[in-house]
Amino acid sequence: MKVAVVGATGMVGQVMLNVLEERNFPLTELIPVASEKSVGKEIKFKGKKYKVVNLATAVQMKPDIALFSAGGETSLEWAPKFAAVGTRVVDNSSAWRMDADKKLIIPEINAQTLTKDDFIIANPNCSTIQLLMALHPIHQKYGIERAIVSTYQSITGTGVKAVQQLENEYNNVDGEMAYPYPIHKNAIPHCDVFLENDYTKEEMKLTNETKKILGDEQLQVVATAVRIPVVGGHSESVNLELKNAFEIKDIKKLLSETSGVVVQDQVEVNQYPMPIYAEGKDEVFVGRIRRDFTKENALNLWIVADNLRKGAATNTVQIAEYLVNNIFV
Ligand code: 2RA
Repeated sequence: MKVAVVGATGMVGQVMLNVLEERNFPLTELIPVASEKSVGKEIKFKGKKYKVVNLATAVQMKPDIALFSAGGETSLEWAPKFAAVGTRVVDNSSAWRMDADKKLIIPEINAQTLTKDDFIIANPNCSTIQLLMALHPIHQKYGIERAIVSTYQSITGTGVKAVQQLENEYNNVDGEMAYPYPIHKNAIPHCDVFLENDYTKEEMKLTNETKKILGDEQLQVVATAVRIPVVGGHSESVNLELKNAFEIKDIKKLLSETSGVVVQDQVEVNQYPMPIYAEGKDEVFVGRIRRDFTKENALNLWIVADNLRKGAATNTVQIAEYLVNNIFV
């Protein structure tokens, strides 16, 4: 299996390489791809050294699979060029997610919808992936009418520049700003850009991607996405209104039996999910599961996951694993 990693020198690209190695992905040749300024750099993978190439060279090498994390513009231009030579692309950008002809995949939820006709596959937004890993089983069993989501997002979602800004602010050093305001000792209710409806793109990703993946246009989702000075992962406070009655103990049992989800919910011993402990892990951690006494059939959840792993790299590699085991055969 010849695999290209497009954006190999970026934050998510590096994690994708780590995950490919950790999971012993069946690749026979790695093609690390990056912008011209990185061409020729050496990437170490499984003890071997590979030279970074540019996109045009990578297409000519006709990889079987290309894992993209290089931004929407690059994906819009180059994913079709890879697909044209028979490469199956899994893209982390938002470029293809809401395209009616492209599939938006969380393997535990809808990988089975993939067919040999799918050459450009979209990886959902990180905050959508962790949300739906918890919501999907609940929606299947009880039906969800409405979800109100508040996110507390890691600065790693913005990239290296944001991590550097926080470090500079810790050390009282001037430097390039990733955000319009200081992030140290702050919370910024502004992830991605504002739209005409006064929501941000990040908030509308949660609304739109959730409906597409769960296949339910009637499901009401409204979000507030906030950036906080944390690196380990994204946290989400979620209020759900269900269509049917439930018992909290049954919700906890359902989630604890869901592949990829870990319930951490023993408040009597201060046990609940936190990004500092989710960092570097692939599971989605759920806790603070409790009834919302202000409304019938309503409950609250707290969901935490490493946004660079299950939120991006691991989900992408899991899609590639599904392709190898079910489409390439
Ligand atoms: C963020 N989900 O956290 C977006 C992109 N990774 O900024």
